[in-house]
Amino acid sequence: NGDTQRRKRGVFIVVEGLDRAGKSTQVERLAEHLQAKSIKFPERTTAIGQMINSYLAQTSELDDQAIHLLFSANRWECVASINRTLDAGESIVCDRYAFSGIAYSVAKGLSYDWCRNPDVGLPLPDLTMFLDLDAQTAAARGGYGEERYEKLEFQAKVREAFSRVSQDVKSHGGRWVTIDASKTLDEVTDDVQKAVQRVTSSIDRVGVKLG
Ligand code: DGP
Ligand code: NA
Ligand code: NA
Repeated sequence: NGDTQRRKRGVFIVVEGLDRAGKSTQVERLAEHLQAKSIKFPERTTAIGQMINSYLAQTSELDDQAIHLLFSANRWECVASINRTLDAGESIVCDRYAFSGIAYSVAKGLSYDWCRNPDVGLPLPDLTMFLDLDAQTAAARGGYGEERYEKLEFQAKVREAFSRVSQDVKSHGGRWVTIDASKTLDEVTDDVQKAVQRVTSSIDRVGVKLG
């Protein structure tokens, strides 16, 4: 019957953090470990994504509010695909999500509630892991590129904003785990996998939304 045919919904895992926290590597490793699909935001290949890309590359200027809404729209345009994947029973590991959206814009001085509104209704991750690294250590890793936001003072503000986001997510029943990203790559990978194991054994995958 329909019940036995229906496959279990995939797990939706988000990895967040400052620039240079090591997200990309951990996302790839975790996706491989879980045999999940890896995706990332911003998704720079769409029309909206290309506008975001040129803003980040500093070849275009946009009002803070306008770029905030474009980042959110870039997530919304991918929701159908995310839900299709999860509904088909495949898990997703996602490099950045709405929490970056809030943290980076709040760090610029926009109001917290204004920043959070456009993402209300997006699929709520089953688990968000924040790879926590102080901005000095991140900067010392080298490789801040030429992109907008890749500056020490700004990143310190982003980290503060993420701490508010984490309180907010937890107070709304979201699962948020902070991982110490100052450890070695392999130690972080281990901590990430342990967090996933702990949480996914108790997950009820019903497609809850960000509220
Ligand atoms: P990445 O490709 O992960 O290095 O991300 C590109 C940059 O864009 C990075 O500095 C973080 C920032 N970013 C990611 N998502 C958002 C968002 O939704 N809003 C804003 N303002 N910035 C974001
Ligand atoms: Na970056
Ligand atoms: Na990255």
